[in-house]
Amino acid sequence: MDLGLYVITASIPAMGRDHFDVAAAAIEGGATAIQLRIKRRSMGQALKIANAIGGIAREAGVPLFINDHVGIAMASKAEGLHTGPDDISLSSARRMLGSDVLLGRSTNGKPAEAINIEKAGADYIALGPVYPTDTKRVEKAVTGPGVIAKIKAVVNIPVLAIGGINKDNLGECIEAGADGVAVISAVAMADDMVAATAELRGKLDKARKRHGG
Ligand code: TZP
Ligand code: MG
Repeated sequence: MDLGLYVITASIPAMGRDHFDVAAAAIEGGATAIQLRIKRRSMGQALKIANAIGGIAREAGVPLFINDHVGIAMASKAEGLHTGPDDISLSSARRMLGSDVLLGRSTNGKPAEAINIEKAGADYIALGPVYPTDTKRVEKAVTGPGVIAKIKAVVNIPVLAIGGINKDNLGECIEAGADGVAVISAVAMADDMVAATAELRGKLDKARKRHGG
C-alpha cells in the first residue's frame, strides 16, 4: 500500500466544500490514500460521509483511513484508523479492528515515542508538524525536516511527514527519508483541488525518482 500522497479531508464552508468534495477531488488528482478527519459532526453524519467516501475510494483502489473514531472505521469497513496520543490505545484499536486494518499514529518527533508506537503495533507514523501550519492548533514545536531521518533511523514502519507540507517543501521531506507526506490545506484550500493534488503527486513521483524510491 502506498501512503505517498496521503490527503486528509476538511470541511471549508467558506469555499463551499465539505469532506466528500475534498476526498473526491484528491482521488481524481492522484492521492494514494485518504483520511476522513471529522471533528464536529454526529456519529451518524460522520458514518454517512465515511460510507460515501469509502465507495469512491474503493472503486479507485485508494485506501480510506478514519481519524479518531474506531466505530466509524469498523462500520464503514475502512482500510485504516488514524489516532493520536489522546485517542484510543493502539492495542485496544487492534483488538476491535483485527489484524487487517492499518493503524496510524501521530507523533511529534521523539525517537523513544516512535519506537513505542511501532512496538504497540502501529503500521505507520505521522510525524509533525514538520513546518508551521494554520490548520491545527498545535502546541508542539515545529520539528523541521531534519527530524525525519532521526525517526526513520529508529523504526521500520513507514513515516509520513505532516504539517505545512506544500508543493515547494514536499521534495525535501522525501529526500530526508519520508515515505510519504500527509496534507490538508495544500489540497483543501486550493482553488482547484484536483490540479493541486495532481501537482503534489507529480512532485512526489519526481522526488522519489531522485531519492531512488
Ligand atoms: N497534525 C499535525 S499538523 C496537522 C495535523 C493534523 C495539520 C496539517 O494540515 P496542513 O494544512 O497540511 O498543514
Ligand atoms: Mg486524534
